[in-house]
Parts: sequence; C-alpha cells; structure tokens
Amino acid sequence: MSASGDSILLLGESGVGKTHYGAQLLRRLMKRDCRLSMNGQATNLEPFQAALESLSEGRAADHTATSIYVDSVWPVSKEDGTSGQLIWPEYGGEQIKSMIESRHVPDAWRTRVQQADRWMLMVRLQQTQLDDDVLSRPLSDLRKAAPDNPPHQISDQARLIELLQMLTYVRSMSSPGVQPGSSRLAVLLTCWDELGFEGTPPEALKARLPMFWAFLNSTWITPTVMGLSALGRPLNPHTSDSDYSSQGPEQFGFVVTPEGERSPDLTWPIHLLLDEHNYQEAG
Ligand SMILES: Nc1nc2c(ncn2[C@@H]2O[C@H](COP(=O)(O)OP(=O)(O)OP(=O)(O)O)[C@@H](O)[C@H]2O)c(=O)[nH]1
Ligand SMILES: [Mg+2]
Repeated sequence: MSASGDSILLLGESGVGKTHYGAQLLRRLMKRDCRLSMNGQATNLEPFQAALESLSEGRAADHTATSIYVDSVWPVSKEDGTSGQLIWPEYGGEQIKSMIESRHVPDAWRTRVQQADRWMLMVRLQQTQLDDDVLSRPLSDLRKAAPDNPPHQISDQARLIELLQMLTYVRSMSSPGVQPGSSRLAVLLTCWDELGFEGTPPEALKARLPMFWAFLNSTWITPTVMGLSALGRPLNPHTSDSDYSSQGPEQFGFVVTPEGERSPDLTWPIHLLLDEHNYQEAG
C-alpha cells in the first residue's frame, strides 16, 4: 500500500449493496481478524453510522440520498505489517445511473476516475435483465402482435459496458497512451446469498451477462470476478432479525473467490485489488 492513500473507485448503481458492504467492511476492519485491519483513527464515519446501528439491531439500512458523496479515510494495515490509507466512498447510486443515461462524466467524477487506478464494480445480478434474443424469443413469436412503439431501452449489459467505456476513456484522457484495461478491475457480484447459483462467480457472470463478460475479457487481461454477500442473508428495514442482532453482524457475510470458495473475510476483495502480485499489467 502506498503511504499517501489507496483510493478505490467504487462503482455501483443504486441498490447493489454499497452502503451495507461499507458498514460490514468497517466492522470487519475494526475486529482485526481479516487480511486487512484498522490500525488508527478512521475519519468521516458519519455516513456509515446509521447503517452500523441498523445492522446491530438486525435491520437493513436505508437507501443513500442521491446527492451524497463522502470519502471516508481508513488507516489500514496488512498481515505483513505494511500500512496505508484506504479511501472508501459512500454515495447515492443514482449518480452512476445518471452518468450512463446522460453520457456525461461530471468534473468531480472525472477527477476520481483519473486518480484511482483500482476499480471495484458492484453488480447485483438479480437486478439485471437479459434482453430477449432468438433463443429466449424464437422467430415464431414474431408472428404474435408486438406492442405499439415499445419504449427503447438500452440493455443492462450495454449500460455496464457503456459505463466502463466512458470511464476508461476519461482515464486515458489524463494519461495519453494508457491502455483501456490498465486500471485494476474487480467485479463483485453482490447479494450472492439470494442468487442460488451453484457455480463460481465468473460462471455466474458469463451465464447471466454474456456480452458484458466478453467485453470484460477483451479489455482486461485478468479481470477478477468475486461473489459478495455483505449481510449473509436478507434483512428487513422494519423488522428486526433477533438472531442477527444477538450474534452480531460481524458473524455474518462472506465473499466467494473466483474459484468458488467461501470466506468470511470481507476485506479480501480489497486486499486482492491492492496487492501488486495479484495483478498482471495489460499488454
Ligand atoms: N440478501 C442480501 N441483501 C443485501 C445484501 N447487501 C445489501 N442487501 C440489500 O440490498 C438493498 C440495497 O443495499 P444498499 O447497501 O442500500 O445499496 P446501495 O448500493 O447503497 O444503494 P444506494 O444507497 O441507493 O446507492 C438493501 O435492501 C439491503 O438490505 C446482502 O448481502 N444480501
Ligand atoms: Mg447506499
């Protein structure tokens, strides 16, 4: 880790689980039994305070207001004793949606993209839809009456590709000659517990979003695809899960490695992104 700070560009639309992951991560860092642990005073924890309290009571936290963007600074150390600062953002996911829809990257986001060379994209597969093709909607269906002027919508796969293409372009503007896949990228498939998928995270992504999968692999040499269940199980914002609150939220949640192994270490995806040895430069 660098002495100045490791800024991770955390990308995720609304409802993918950014806030719950942030709160659970914070708790794991403080518990100090994972690959990364907190070794000093964290600042700007206010945005996570409400989520930490809700989880302690066994309830889900609220959606983050669209206009919010706050960077929390967390002094962390690795098992080998090296230390640095992790800059973890909390923001309303509509900001990402609006960038995709307007095809415009606001100045503040432009700076963030240019300053961070480690990107973490959170995708909740259950929120994505695969458009019909000749297999899901055979040609015989075309004879049936089509709805009048169906609204044109860009598919979820195309939206994610569009987002990454915009951001790689913005990044290359600041450093000419930089290859599109030169930033480190980890894709986290969130809410893995509700997916009910038997295979590995890369297999899930390939099965669910094949075009996006092809784009990832043609742009990054080794994109990392992991599963994440920050909560470990669904929680309700209004009723408390008494088992959750009595055992403590730190007992719940897991990540799934690209090979399909489960681990309770929620700091693992970040450790992997920050680790120089786990990354191969794009050619
Ligand atoms: N089953 C399950 N649900 C989860 C998990 N993590 C988050 N959720 C639920 O997913 C919903 C969205 O989570 P948030 O963390 O608020 O999502 P967000 O990305 O911060 O969304 P915005 O604040 O709108 O940008 C909430 O209802 C959570 O209860 C998980 O690991 N498993
Ligand atoms: Mg949020």
